[in-house]
Amino acid sequence: MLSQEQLNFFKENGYLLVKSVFSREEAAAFRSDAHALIERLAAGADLEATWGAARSTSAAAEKTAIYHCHNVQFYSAALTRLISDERFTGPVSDIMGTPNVQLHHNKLFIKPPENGSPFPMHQDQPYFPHDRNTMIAGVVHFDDAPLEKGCIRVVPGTHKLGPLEHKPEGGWHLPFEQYPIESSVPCPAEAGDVLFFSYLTVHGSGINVSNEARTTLLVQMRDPSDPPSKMTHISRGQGMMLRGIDSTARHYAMAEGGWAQQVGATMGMGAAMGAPAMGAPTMGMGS
Ligand SMILES: O=C(O)CCC(=O)C(=O)O
Repeated sequence: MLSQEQLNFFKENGYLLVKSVFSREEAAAFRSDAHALIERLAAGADLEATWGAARSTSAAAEKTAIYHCHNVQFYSAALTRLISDERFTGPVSDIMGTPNVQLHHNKLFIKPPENGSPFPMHQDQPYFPHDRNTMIAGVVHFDDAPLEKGCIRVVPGTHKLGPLEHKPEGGWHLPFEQYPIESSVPCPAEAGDVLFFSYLTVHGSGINVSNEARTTLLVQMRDPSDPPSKMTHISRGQGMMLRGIDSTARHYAMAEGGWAQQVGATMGMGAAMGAPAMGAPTMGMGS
């Protein structure tokens, strides 16, 4: 359970680093699962996921790489257990102020040594807006992520600004001049630590210039009673309950042209009910 001090910190700053949520041994086991998974998938798919906009953040970013896999629960039972582990979902529940925590999607990232891609500063909100903005990310660190590995960086307090205007080219991002990566606060972390932040908190990360990979799992979660404002960024596994129950009892079904489409208009659905699913593939680009 988070302390009142931790909750106050999140409320004020829009992010919180929780130390040693998992032991170093557990993190090492997740890391080895994660690297084996990326290796398996790389045999049949291009897992490179550098944002087009990242290329313009510096001359060094013109030739960087990052490998990803969306929705790891379809590939590894150990990672399924991780995302529903009370040590991970408990703090999310404390921050959201609800016992119920629902998966939106997750992304495994391997930022390779020496040239791991940066992320331009952005909010996640433009990618998957929700009516009540309850969405938070939890980033589980599978290995140490010091500054030189391109740890995540945040601009404290920006969650209070509401949705900001983003540029859409090469991934939704904020103007480089106004939000240079270097001006943000780095959040170095150790294996087993989890960084939580609101989908309104401006964040990004630098290049991995170290000689080791940075391995993280970023999980986006919402209060199930917070409906999507539009039907976008839909993926397989969305709506899975990680903690508690979905008291709205919305229905999900496979739909032609998309992985899953919410079809039950029973309660509290946002705009565009019944619109065609956008169908973000499991290993798709973007946030
Ligand atoms: O993992 C990182 O370095 C940042 C990822 C990120 O900002 C995102 O996927 O929205």
